[in-house]
Amino acid sequence: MAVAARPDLALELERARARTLELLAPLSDDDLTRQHSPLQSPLVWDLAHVGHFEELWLLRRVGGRAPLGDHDDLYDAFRHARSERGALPLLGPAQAFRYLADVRAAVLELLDGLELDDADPLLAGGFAIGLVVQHELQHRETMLQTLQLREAPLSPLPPAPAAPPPAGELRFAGGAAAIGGEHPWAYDNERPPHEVELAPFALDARPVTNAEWAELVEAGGVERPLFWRPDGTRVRFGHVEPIPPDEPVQHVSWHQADTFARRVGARLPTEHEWEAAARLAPEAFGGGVWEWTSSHFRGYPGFRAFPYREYSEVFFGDGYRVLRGGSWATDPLVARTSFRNWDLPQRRQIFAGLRLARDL
Ligand code: AVJ
Ligand code: FE
Repeated sequence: MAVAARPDLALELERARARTLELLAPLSDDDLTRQHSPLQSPLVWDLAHVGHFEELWLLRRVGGRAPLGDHDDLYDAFRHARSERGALPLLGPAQAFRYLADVRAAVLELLDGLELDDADPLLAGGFAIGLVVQHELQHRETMLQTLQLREAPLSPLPPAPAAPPPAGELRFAGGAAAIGGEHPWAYDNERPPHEVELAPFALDARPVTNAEWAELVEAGGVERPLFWRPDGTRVRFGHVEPIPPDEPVQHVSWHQADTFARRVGARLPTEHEWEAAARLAPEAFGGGVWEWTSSHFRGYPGFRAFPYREYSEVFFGDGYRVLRGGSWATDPLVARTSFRNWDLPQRRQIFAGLRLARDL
């Protein structure tokens, strides 16, 4: 069946682009080009990589067009380590913005005549367009991490995590729980939807706050988050400010989150527990921080890589831990209940905290 949803899809592409451009607009060429941290790419790499991804999936794979330039080596995330990208002959800021605009103009023209054939898995439900939209929104959050690691004060100052819901406990009797994504743009790692059996458990109604973390720091039980200073202030996007006690804690590693949970007699939830709770009590989740879970990043039963192995499958195994939810920097399209994020257990630059679980 052919679906003509082109205006909505063009709108989603344009919405993501507006968010990217708005974020980068205040930055100088030097800020865009510099390698601010070995953990992150130069911003101008993320920018051109976003354009290259769109060229690859929409113009070349869907549209059958020839390459627009010679960018396949520079902007393939697997060819060069993040720490080395600053030394590559990258497109400069003006060239990169131009490249994104050129790709986008060609994409909008292509979309105009495109039949979204549901028999083609790449086009069903506009999947390829959703892939490109989500990819850009995800890189926007990655660029915000880079900006948090950058030293100079950023203006305008991005928002802090939203205030969490009141303290409390969500209790689950256990039994079968539905897991996985039904959204037409769900990634391969969210599929296939399936059921799991859960033992009875409790999950806090809100993530651990700065005040709760600070109390355990005082008692010597856990380290300070990255960007906290010994005098009770923190650095946020280059601005020194008092640490707000009631905000969800962020910039803690999986190891630190796991230690915190154990020290207070709790544990991290599994990603299944997290998803079951978020489906049953959605009002207790969202807008704050990514939440570390105890789960390793693995494929669901019946997993099939789609449309490329390098999005998810190459990261499966014991190396990475799953984060759930989404942060203040995550677009609502990405922050769906079934969405799975992952990172190395020592990483702290991501906007991640934790929520406590207990056996019942
Ligand atoms: C899902 C955030 C771990 O940044 O490595 C961006 C998202 N994949 N481009 C990452 C992603 C390809 C991915 N994370
Ligand atoms: Fe990417």
